[in-house]
Amino acid sequence: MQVLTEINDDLARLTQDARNIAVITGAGFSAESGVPTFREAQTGLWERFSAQDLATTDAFYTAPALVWTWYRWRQSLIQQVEPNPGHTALADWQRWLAGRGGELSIATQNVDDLHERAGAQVLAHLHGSIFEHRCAECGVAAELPDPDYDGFQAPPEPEEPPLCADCGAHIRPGVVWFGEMLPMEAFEAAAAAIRKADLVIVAGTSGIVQPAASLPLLALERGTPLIEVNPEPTELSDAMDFCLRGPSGDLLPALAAAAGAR
Ligand code: BV8
Ligand code: ZN
Repeated sequence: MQVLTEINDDLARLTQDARNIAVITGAGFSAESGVPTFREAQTGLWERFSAQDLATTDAFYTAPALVWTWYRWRQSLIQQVEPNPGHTALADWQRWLAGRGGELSIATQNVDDLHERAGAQVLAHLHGSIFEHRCAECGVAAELPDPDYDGFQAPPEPEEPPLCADCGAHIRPGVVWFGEMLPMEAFEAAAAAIRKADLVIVAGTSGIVQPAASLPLLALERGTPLIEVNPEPTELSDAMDFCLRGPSGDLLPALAAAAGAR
């Protein structure tokens, strides 16, 4: 495994030859846009809780207003930030490969829409989307107006979740909470993309959250080249052929350029 801070000839050749690339992204990919990762301490109403504690069914049932307001605040934040150069590089690379009969697929653990806002197609939102809503009991989908928080300020008081028009239960965000099954269709699509890939890139994830963190191992067992893009070592670093140590906002544009996509 080569640990690099910039693209070398081996890595450039690998990206130039790749025609079917599967990319897995995590919270670190949106960090440079200003979206907090799951490792960072919470602030405001939620400073006493870890993100992992709040993103659970139990938390929503015991403190629905606190959890609901946390998601509305994150929605508001995501709507006020922009995709970063890592997002746009992936979108360009995806378009460039598609124009040459190749493919670049994106499976993300992120519940934000920054890949799409950068113009990319996302194959799988493994942990759902923060802008989708459904009834926590009967599951019926719900359309809600965007939150109107001023700036990044969290509201002073928690707000109760709206109620389902059909059964009167609470509306919840369309994300996958800890202890909940992933959408199998998304997970299987991501697994299939990795199985047929000739290069796999794992960017901005600590490789801790399962089962998403097991997906890159499907490439390992096939001998498919694996690249990690992350300023820090992760649970997955030992499985990698190349560990690119640095921010994805710098290194993805460099990788796409090395491939000739820019
Ligand atoms: C389930 C949606 C089971 C909500 C999220 C096996 C072993 C141990 C535990 C488990 C296991 N199997 C299941 C579990 C339990 C659990 C789990 O994995 N726990 C962990 C913590 C040990 N998994 C689950 O609960 C999953 N469900 O297993 O169901 C089941 C089975 C049968 C029947 C019923 C149920 C569900 C997991 C999904 C939870 N939902 N999100 C929301 O967002 O609010 S996970 C959430 O946290 C994110 O989506 C993301 O996936 C995860 C955070 O991880 P990362 O994305 O990796 O980010 P992180 O913050 O950790 O790190 C940031 C990284 O970026 C760092 O490495 C940093 O260095 C790097 N970075 C920083 N800046 C940059 C950068 N990289 C590049 N550029 C930069 N600029
Ligand atoms: Zn309902």
